[in-house]
Amino acid sequence: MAVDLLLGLQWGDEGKGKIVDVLTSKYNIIARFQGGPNAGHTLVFNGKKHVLHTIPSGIFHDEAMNLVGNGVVIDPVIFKKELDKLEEQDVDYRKSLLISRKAHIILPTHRLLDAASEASKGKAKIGSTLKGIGPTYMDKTGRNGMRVGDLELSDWKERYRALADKHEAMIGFYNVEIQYDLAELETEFFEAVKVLKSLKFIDSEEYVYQAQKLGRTILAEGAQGSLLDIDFGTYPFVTSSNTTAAGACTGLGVAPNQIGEVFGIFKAYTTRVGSGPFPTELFDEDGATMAKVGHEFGATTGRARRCGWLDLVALKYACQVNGVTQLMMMKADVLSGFEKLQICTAYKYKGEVIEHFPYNIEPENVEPIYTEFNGWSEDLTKMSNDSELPQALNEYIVFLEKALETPITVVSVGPDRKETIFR
Ligand code: 2SA
Ligand code: MG
Repeated sequence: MAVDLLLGLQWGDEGKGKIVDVLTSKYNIIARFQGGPNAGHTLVFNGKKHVLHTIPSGIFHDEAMNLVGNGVVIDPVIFKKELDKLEEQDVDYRKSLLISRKAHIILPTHRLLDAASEASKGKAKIGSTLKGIGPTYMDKTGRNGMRVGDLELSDWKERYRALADKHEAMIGFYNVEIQYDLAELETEFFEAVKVLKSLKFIDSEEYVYQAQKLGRTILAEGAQGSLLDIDFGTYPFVTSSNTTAAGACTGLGVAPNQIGEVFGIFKAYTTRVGSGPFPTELFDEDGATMAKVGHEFGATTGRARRCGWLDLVALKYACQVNGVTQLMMMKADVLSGFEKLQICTAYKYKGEVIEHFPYNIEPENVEPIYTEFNGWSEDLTKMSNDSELPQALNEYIVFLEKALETPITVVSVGPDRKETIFR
């Protein structure tokens, strides 16, 4: 049985959490393959909002098994907090949560290194969520990291100490002021590790292989978005993992020829948190309206998200890199009430009109070229069928499907599970 993928096609926050939640009833296993607590997947059902960071979004479905894959980085402290929240909601996660032994662990000092690195960059900072993501992946690729499986070794505390001591020395090299009480952070960390160790650690690539052989359905849930990919994103303003389809192969141990559907999630407009270029960003009333109506604040850090028109050049690029087979358009309801809408269909790049995503999209090189569309004013949130959608929205959708040569099979018209239109 092939593994299906669900990925964000923009700079994250496309609404992946909601779609996984809608899709989970169709899958036996939901797996995270990259990123860590920098992610914030928001799910809304029964009138309540739930935010997950590291735990796969299938955790609220009784039948689904949830796997945290080898490509994920885990902060035991944040993981424990997520578990506490689940407990409050009577979610029995013990029988439905598995963790790869090969996943790497975020130490308290990784978070401090993240803070020191950002502080040292001043204005050029990445706008990291400060969850220690970059330093943890650096230790992984630098072959110094600590893995979940290491926690089963008798000398794991000594290994921890050696790595944390090295980190402390490294923090000194940054030569910036950061305040911390490591002893306090470590007490919290060791408490959380105890909880983590009470969960089920597995050799996850074997588990995934056997599950496939048994015909069990698997959905790999991406975090962040394609334009934050370490290779294909707007480097250096990216995250430290492969957020694109290839990341599911390395982050779960799935062979490339075992990938099935690739669901690409995008917002009907664009948002970005953190620093970095954003050609269609709006600094006017329209941008402010998107932010307000769309409640565009980070689910992890609460930061205000930058907003702008849909960027088709970037979206096409993301579809190509990921091999998207089905598109899902989120937050169409947020665009209700705009008289006119714009879609960026090309870039003026160093004076030349181009339709591909270039090496560098810094504002001095790129100017968006827009195609205008009529808006609609109907409230979409009450609609449940494709045929009810306003004519202007239909035109917007059909235009995108043609340009992207990929069907849009889902249009989300509100945050709730139920506010989803299948086409
Ligand atoms: P990091 O923390 O080192 O991975 O940050 C590097 C860049 O990646 C961006 N990034 C994100 N962008 C959107 N959403 C993310 N998750 C949270 C959410 C964000 C939040 O889902 O709402 O709550 O602020 C996420 N995680 C990382 C980040 O902004 C940097 O540009
Ligand atoms: Mg998010």
